[in-house]
Amino acid sequence: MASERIVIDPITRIEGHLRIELEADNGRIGDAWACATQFRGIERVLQGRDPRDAWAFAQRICGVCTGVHAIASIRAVEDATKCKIPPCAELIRDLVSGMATLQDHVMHFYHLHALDWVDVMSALKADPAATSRLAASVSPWPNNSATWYAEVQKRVAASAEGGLGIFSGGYWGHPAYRLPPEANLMALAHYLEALSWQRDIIRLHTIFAGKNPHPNYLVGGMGCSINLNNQITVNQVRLDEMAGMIDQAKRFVLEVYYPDVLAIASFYPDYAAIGASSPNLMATGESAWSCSGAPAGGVFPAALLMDGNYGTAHPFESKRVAEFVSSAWYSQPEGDRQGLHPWQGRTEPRYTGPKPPFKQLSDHPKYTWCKAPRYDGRAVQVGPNARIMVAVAQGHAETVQLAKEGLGKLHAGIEALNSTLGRTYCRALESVILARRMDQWFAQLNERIKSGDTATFNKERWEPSSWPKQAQGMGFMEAARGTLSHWIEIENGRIARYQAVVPSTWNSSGRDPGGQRGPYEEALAGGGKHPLLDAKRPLEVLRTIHSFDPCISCAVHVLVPGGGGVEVKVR
Ligand code: NFE
Ligand code: MG
Repeated sequence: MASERIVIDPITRIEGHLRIELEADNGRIGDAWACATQFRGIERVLQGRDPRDAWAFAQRICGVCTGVHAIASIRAVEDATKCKIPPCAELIRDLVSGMATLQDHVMHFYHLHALDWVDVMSALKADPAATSRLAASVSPWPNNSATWYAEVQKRVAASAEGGLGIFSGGYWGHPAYRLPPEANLMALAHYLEALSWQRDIIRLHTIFAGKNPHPNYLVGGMGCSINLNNQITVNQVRLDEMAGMIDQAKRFVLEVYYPDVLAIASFYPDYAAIGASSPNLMATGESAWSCSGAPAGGVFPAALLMDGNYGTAHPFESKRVAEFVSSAWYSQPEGDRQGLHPWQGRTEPRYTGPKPPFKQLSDHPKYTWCKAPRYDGRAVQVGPNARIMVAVAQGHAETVQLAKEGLGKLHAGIEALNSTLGRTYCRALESVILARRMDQWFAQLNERIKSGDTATFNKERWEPSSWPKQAQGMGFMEAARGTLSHWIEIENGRIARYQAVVPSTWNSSGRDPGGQRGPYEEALAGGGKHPLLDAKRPLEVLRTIHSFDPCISCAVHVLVPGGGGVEVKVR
């Protein structure tokens, strides 16, 4: 294939607007640009408001990683106002975010990513009895009869006759699909099962936090009250129901999701060496997964791996974070080369790109709505693979053992976790750890309740009169897609400045003033070896970009109907 420019827009199935522009030559990608084509501006909406209300606005940044922005927000406010929350509230927050992450990871794999590896049309040719035998050989999951697989084929075939519905538009039959028909059918059946599973397990949110998506939070604790005998609060009946949901969540992760990922990965071992991205990886902890200092116990402290040295963890220092706008449609009086720490950060949208219709955005220095966060000037990868690699580097025994087992099956070393397959595998691996952690947190909560400790709210810092006149706070959270941080400045009881630095902002960022690519771009263009067989059906690119689980709503945090010049008016 001669050198050509390729545009994939949109590249995600849901979760905002991401456009990938590429240069490709002879079946290989030469260069790549990630363009976030949506501006949301929630940071500006928050200015001037009561900090105790911020979480409710902030979590509307996204409904996929539901709740995570609320947690980061209340943590930032609690940090600024020096508010400590009761242990039961911390455990409930961990359980709510833990369940959201499990739901998010499973849905990402089956509903947003698996069909990059699984050919739906091939599944229709599978032998249901052979599929049943295959399923029994990889997992004790009971739903594996030949009758069930024949039923799945019938349902999907009916959908195919009607134009395929949710399965339309795939690159079915592409030579890069490698699973035998039976493995395709097994995964497809689990795709359908995961739909009802995720609906059932997330009801835990409705009990602890009133609703889902966008559960309710509270600065100083959680809004639910615990009374074992009361009918309308968190009582014994509800706790028993939630124990069932946690068990259901764990079984699907251990018996379906994790074995499926390992089984599928075994057909695509070369993807452990494709899609390597920035060799700097960061996990900041203080979260459901690694809540250093929280009652559930820390898993590992916040740290970074630098320059491809995956054996040494460097402590995280918040002062080293800065966001750049040299490739993004924002203006700042300091000039485009200047990175701003989030406590000095600004969000001043100024679209300078071409008017539609246009062929490409990346022929201009500014080509995205996504700012470019950097740590100590370096592009940094965040997400499940960063968390796993940082935990392994710090010798976290459970993670080390699981990673060793999984990498052994894939015949790969730790460096393989920085790859397309590595990112997808680490999401499943951390789900196993998280499912176990849910059991522990739930047991700890029950113990506390039994001992009579049922407090869920600390009102000492509720009144603004108890706050300093001027205060800054930061709230961290390991969201499903990686490290999330919210940064707040409070003046006279109101929000003076608010910045969110989000996992997909780290990963989908464009070039910085030094010309460093962001992690999506680097994963495609880094070594100049990323395959692309057919420019008209860029399946391999989907694999690598989807392995990050992009969320552009999160990353950019106003659409102009009909296109034309973009005029963003903010009060
Ligand atoms: Ni909308 Fe979100 C956040 C991102 S993380 S998905 O924060 O990126 O899971
Ligand atoms: Mg931001």
